[in-house]
Amino acid sequence: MRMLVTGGAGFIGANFVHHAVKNYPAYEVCVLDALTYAGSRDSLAPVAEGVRFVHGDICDAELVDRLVAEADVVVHFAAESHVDNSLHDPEPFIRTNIIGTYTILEAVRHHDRRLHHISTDEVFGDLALDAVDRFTEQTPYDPSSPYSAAKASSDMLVRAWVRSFGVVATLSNCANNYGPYQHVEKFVPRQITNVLVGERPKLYGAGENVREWTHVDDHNEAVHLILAKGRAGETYLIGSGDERNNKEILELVLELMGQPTNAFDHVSDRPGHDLRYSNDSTKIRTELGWEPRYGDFRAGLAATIDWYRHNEWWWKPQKDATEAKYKLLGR
Ligand code: NAD
Ligand code: TDX
Repeated sequence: MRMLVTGGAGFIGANFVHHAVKNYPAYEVCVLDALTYAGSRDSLAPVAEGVRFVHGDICDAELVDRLVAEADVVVHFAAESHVDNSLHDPEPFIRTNIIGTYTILEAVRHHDRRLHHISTDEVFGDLALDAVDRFTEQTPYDPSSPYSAAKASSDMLVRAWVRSFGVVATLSNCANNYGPYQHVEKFVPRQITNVLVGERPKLYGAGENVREWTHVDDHNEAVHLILAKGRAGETYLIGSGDERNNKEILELVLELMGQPTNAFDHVSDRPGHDLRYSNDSTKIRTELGWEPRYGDFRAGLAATIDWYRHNEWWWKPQKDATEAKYKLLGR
């Protein structure tokens, strides 16, 4: 089985490739990645020998067409993924997330290839902090940021290509991921690496916003299950069920790193900041038998902290530039 993985040098994509090489040796993996600021060949170093790497853009129709023709299945992770960046400069989000997905769709249509499209819970907008309801596969889309609007658009394109052209595609919308190889711009690694370099962690607003934290390996195992057993045209919501607010997460990071739990700064809030995300993942659990293996968030977070502690070579080169960007945004 020949698998083309777009965005395979990013956080979730690289972990997906590691997971595939280790657990699914029948896959012959080719990664297509533009190596933006968020992608790194270093993330694929441990599996470099078993994986073909193509440095290129998913908006390059000729390249995408050729690589899709050489694959049996396409797993599409590539995206601009950071909400704060999308508020500063939306253009790359429109280009990569919408035009890029369109380019992939045209290639899988012409070559009649199976596609799995990776999306996010953010397409549904947000839920009230004091509510108990959750997103389901039927929840109407209501994105808040340029990032989530572009992801919502890409999902809509996939659904249209399924219905109008009979493209064989599945979609999944996962909750917030954590784990190794996540860029230091994102919440969890930013705080861990701030502590490691002697900077104070930064909490947006009061820190009451709630996310459903899911280990990246659990997300990727769900994707493998969908590839093996998912029904064409269907959407699957993925999430651990472990909801926590940002202040709790930050206090836990500080505690696990031996710091006083109040050793952080409150900074200005993100404009339009989504309050709460929560996925009802009953469908993938009952239909495909998915269960998260990282049930203990504290243990998963401790392992992630350990990874950043021991892999400074991977994140240190990105740290100063990332913090300089945040400084400009006042966060
Ligand atoms: P990331 O930013 O870490 O990685 C994105 C990768 O895509 C990078 O390697 C980058 O170089 C590549 N890329 C960007 N533009 C490209 C282009 N035009 N052509 C080719 N490659 C390009 O992102 P991530 O956190 O790994 O997210 C991967 C996917 O999962 C995204 O689609 C995102 O929307 C989705 N998702 C992420 C989360 C999360 O918590 N991180 C949760 C749910 C869904
Ligand atoms: O320094 C920070 N301080 C802070 O309080 C940062 C970077 C973030 N935050 C807050 C904002 C969010 O409420 O932490 C929460 C998590 O922030 P991010 O890591 O930026 O993630 P989020 O905006 O929730 O989006 C993530 O999950 C869904 C991914 O980045 C998306 O790609 C994915 O679709």
